Amino acid sequence: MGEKKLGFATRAIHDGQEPEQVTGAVNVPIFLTSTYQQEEIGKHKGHEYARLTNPTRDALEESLCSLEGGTSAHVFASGMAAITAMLTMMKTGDHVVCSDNVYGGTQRVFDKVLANYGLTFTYVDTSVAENVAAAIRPETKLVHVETPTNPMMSITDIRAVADICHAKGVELSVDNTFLSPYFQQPIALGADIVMHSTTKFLNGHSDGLGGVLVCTKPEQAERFRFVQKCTGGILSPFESYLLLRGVKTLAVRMKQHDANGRAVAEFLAGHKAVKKVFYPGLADHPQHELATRQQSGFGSMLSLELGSLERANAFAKRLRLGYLAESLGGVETLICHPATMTHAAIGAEGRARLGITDGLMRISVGIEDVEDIIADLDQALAGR
Ligand code: P1T
Repeated sequence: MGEKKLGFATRAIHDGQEPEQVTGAVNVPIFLTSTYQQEEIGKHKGHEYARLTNPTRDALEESLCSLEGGTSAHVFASGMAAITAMLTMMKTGDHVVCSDNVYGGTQRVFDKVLANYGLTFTYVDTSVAENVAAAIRPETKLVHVETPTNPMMSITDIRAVADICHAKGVELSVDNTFLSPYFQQPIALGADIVMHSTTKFLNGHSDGLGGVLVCTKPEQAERFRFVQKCTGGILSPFESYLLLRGVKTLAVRMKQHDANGRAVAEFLAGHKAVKKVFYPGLADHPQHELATRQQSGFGSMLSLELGSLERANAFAKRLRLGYLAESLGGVETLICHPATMTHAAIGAEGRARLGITDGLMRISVGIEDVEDIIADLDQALAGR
């Protein structure tokens, strides 16, 4: 095709996904094989063993790399496996600065697993870029930012933090799970690594776990390929296929998620039973202006404060269309109680510091007809 870079939706359907050479199959097949025949000792067709490479996984990695604008992508069995793989870049004594509000599992693996290997972690509110500058020490190797954060929807200025990191010789990784590359391009804003739980919007259908690291430098690619080979926490061919299939419709899904997210946020903001709505698309969000500038959409993640555990549970029990469930980013509306689900691991004190109350609910607005979603929320709130 021509010189001009193809559009996002086109790349989501085509990049890495040429018709298969032997049969012309338009869809990338699932290569269910653990090994590959070699013609003679030391001579093979580019594949030796499936922990190292698999054609379905290779196609997916090329696709995700293209969508994030990186130089390579490396997929893992879950978002947590990807984060853990990223941290294998560290050595005992190294220090990591992390957003204080991240997915609870991220803080759990840092503090309860990786800290045992002599890594140290400092958590700061990265929505104030100066906090990052103040937390960086001579032994800091990585700043890890989640934006928007899970579940408080706080936004970090990626470019400002990238400039701070690079002035001090530190790498910046951005967890882009909540917006997907359709609405946010961290590498274009200066990030060195983008990570995702692909379980969410990239997959989009709540039918497979996965995680990805997208790189910008050859030495990162070499490192992560080596980690895939050495530790083996790779994504299976079947889940690679599911993810490739999901990514093909990312653009159309995200447009609808965004439209529905905005409508639901407006509805909730005007509802008397809702004390507060956390959604960067609302004008009263503290980083609304930054979100408007840095993102090309607001997405469909939002949180709402209902005032108490009893009110939150009454709301949850009345839901008919939305599912009370962990996770997010599927076509169906998913509603979660962060205090007992995603952020149970950080303890009551950790939650209190971040404002994750027992009355807080998080909604991943799906792409059902928005009137039906709003009617369900309205009837569930009517009991309040
Ligand atoms: O669940 P897994 O694929 O391992 O991904 C972990 C993860 C990483 N980063 C972010 C921003 C996440 O939201 C998650 C997983 N989150 C949920 C399961 C949840 O309900 O928030």
